[in-house]
Amino acid sequence: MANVVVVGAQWGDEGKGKVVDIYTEHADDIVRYQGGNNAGHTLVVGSEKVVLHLIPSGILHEGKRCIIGNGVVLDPEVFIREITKLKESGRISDDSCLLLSESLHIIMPYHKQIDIARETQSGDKKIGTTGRGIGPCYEDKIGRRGIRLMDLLDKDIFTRKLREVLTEKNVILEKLLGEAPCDFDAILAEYSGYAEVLKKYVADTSLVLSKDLKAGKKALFEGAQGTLLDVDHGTYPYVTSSSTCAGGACTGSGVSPRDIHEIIGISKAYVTRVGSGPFPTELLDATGEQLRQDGGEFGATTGRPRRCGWFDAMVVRYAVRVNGLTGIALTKLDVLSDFDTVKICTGYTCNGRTLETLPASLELFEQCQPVYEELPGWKSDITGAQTYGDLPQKARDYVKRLEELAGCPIVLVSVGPRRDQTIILR
Ligand code: 2SA
Ligand code: GDP
Ligand code: MG
Repeated sequence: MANVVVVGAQWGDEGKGKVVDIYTEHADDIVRYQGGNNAGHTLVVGSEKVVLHLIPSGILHEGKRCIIGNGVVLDPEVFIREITKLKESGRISDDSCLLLSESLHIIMPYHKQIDIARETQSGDKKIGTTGRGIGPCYEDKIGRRGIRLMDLLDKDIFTRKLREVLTEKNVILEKLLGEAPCDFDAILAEYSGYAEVLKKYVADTSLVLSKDLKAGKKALFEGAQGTLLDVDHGTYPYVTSSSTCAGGACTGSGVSPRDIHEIIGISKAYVTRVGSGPFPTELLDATGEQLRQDGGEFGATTGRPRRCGWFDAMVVRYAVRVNGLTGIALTKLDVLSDFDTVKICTGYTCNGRTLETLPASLELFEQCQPVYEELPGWKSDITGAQTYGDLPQKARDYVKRLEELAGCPIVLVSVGPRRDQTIILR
């Protein structure tokens, strides 16, 4: 097995956590490279469910190194809570297997406050963020006024940077958003405490990875959110603020594109989206509600109900192209088992024209009409299927058609949340 990037091929929540957990068996280093605790990656081990927000989904396997790369934005409080919980529940015995990039950016209290205040004040224009301060933290990173983990570890540097940045943030909070200002001393004390806990995890993770790869170890890069939420390639402005696509694995970890060998896109057998923005195959009817209930489609971080719709081949074809997918892992096929017929969107029309690909313009995207084809449902329980041959013919026909339309081989089919509900095809 080569160095593999796992990315969401839709709008997130495709089941990346489950697939990363499975692929971890063949990897030595598991790397998160973008996003932060907006992510919710669910793993089901035996009868227990574990939701990870920051720590890579490889953590439950012993002897693996988990890395949070420079492209991630880290909320120290959430990180410490997550690692403490994993240790308390006996899921990890020691945390020496976990490394944090010294260059990653820190989510500060004002980032969360600004995120929530902006959302609350934007009415029907709101993005539907997770309210975790992700966007405002990346804004500071790109604006070159962010606080990095290495800054937090040096009291003098942290004090200076916090003072500089807080002056501006408090103007934004008070004057523009009508919010309470942040208290310098309180943040200094709180975050200095976090620095004490975090320092043992800190490393030059790009260098660590480079040495590991040179020594023949294998890396697995765990994307968060999905292709259509990418800040460059997604449904802008209804996106998250990071590079969720495969290219982000390199910039977000300090590994060369030459070291990436496989790129696996995770796609549900239907589509979900949480937050605002265009979604041509969305079902606002009883069928959408059935998908939500049967698929348990509620946010793994916020608990928000996810919007649901039919599989959209335009979206997945786009993900194949912009990520250069070498394979697709198709998840949640079991959720479609009760439908008499299942629909697939094969293309879009917009103002009477058939589109070649997704429109970059939000206005055009919102006008796209899906073109559907309808296949018969298989109407039987497939959650016990262990091989491709165990799937009913109609389910196999559906998978085959998705593969044709996506233009990329389906390498894994998932028929339930557990590890043993997985059919590896190649
Ligand atoms: P943000 O908070 O700035 O990243 O929000 C911007 C948009 O990105 C979407 N987003 C997500 N979409 C799907 N899943 C995500 N993680 C959670 C989950 C979501 C939850 O696993 O279920 O619990 O609500 C995630 N994180 C960010 C977000 O909805 C906005 O559209
Ligand atoms: P991620 O963000 O891509 O890791 O996905 P989430 O964890 O947010 O959401 C995926 C949900 O689907 C989780 O509750 C998983 O346990 C669940 N899941 C994953 N694969 C399957 C599957 O094949 N069938 C079913 N029924 N559930 C699945
Ligand atoms: Mg999720």
